[in-house]
Amino acid sequence: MQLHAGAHRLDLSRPLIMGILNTTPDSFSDGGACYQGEHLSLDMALTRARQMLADGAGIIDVGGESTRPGAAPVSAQQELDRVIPVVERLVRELNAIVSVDTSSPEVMKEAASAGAALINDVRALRRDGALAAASATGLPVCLMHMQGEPQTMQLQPEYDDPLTAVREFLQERVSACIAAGIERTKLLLDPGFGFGKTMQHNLILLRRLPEIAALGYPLLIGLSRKSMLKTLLGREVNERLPGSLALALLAVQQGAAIIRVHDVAATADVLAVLAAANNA
Ligand code: 7PJ
Repeated sequence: MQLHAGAHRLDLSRPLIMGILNTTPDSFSDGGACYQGEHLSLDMALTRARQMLADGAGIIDVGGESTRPGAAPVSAQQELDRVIPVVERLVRELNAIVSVDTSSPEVMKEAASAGAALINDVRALRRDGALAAASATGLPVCLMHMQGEPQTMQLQPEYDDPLTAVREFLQERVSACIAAGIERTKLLLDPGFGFGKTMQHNLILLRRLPEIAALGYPLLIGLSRKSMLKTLLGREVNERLPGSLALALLAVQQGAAIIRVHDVAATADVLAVLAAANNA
């Protein structure tokens, strides 16, 4: 199975690793020494991306809006300033397959012009103008489920049945995309782990992932370092690698086509072990 992504073809017959590249100013902080000016942070972003590609990432996901629980919104201009120079250099200098993690129509258009291959929208193209903008790029789109908005989504998430809610939401967004002229073969789906969900909701969605895969679209899954590992294990963010690897393995076994992770090298080892065991 192949996904046409800009100038690239993504082979989805084996699980692909999407490496996370945040361009929010706090992403390159190192203890007390934080944001060190735009040029230095651009070089650091490139260095990190180069390492992730060497470690086995098939896609680099560039984001300029923090969607962590409680994060403040950013303007489209701020996002453009952070994201576009990184996309340009990743494409030009590393020939990387770049995905852009954005809900902003302006960022989608500019990133596509700069050579991005995929749009990853945690709001599933619900912002004004996003459906039309994404459609105009001709790029594949990942539609993610989120209950509420990042500022408040973790305050008291509630569902009658999380699986039904996620499936119905994703089906409605698929219909909206098709009505906007986006081809079915360009869509990926994501249940949005941690986006307006308790740990229990996340675990149910993980166990029942095959029922989301049954909608017939490739699944993109993000579980890396997420706060369910705080709830489940009591681990702080820098102690969540083992839990993240277990979740990545489970997600792939449950049908994920792409897994979005911070720790590419370690995840690649896990997938290599899985592939060897499956092929034995
Ligand atoms: C996800 C994402 C995810 C997709 C983020 C974080 C928060 N995009 N962007 N799926 N998470 N498609 O990495 O903890 O789960 S930002």
